[in-house]
Amino acid sequence: MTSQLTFVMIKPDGVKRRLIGEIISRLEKRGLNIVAMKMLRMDRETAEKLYEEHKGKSFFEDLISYILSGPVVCMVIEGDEAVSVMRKMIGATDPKEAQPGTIRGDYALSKSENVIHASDSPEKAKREMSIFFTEKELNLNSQTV
Ligand code: FUP
Repeated sequence: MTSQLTFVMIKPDGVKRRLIGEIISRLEKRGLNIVAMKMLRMDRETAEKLYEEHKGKSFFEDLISYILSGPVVCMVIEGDEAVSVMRKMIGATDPKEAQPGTIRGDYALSKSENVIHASDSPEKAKREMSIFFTEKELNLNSQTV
């Protein structure tokens, strides 16, 4: 068993569409643990830091304004192979390509407003969770499975 932490974020459209409960329910039923969670409205600096790798791309400005358009729910999720398990659960970036049964495949159709984010590698997970959570917040709530 390889216990991992990953960063998951319910995006503004997911919050507006009242999908928070549905998404959390799916994660918990799968056997993943919520180690830390907070709802917040991002500022531009944080949004640009999160999406640093996309700076300069054609969709960058639209992506930033969308992510600033409403509150998001940030979570640190723990479990066996949590990074790849979460990526499979969220489905392809373009929901039109996402399999039914995945979160994007069931709840989204737009590539730019695709309900949820999850880190695509353990290194990215570490970077992304450190943007939103302090070491203390992570340690306070961590569980042993
Ligand atoms: P993902 O890791 O699946 O969220 O995908 P990416 O990191 O490649 O993209 C991050 C976000 O940028 C996507 F969720 C939506 C947005 N995006 C676009 O709007 N257009 C694109 O062509 C690619 C990504």
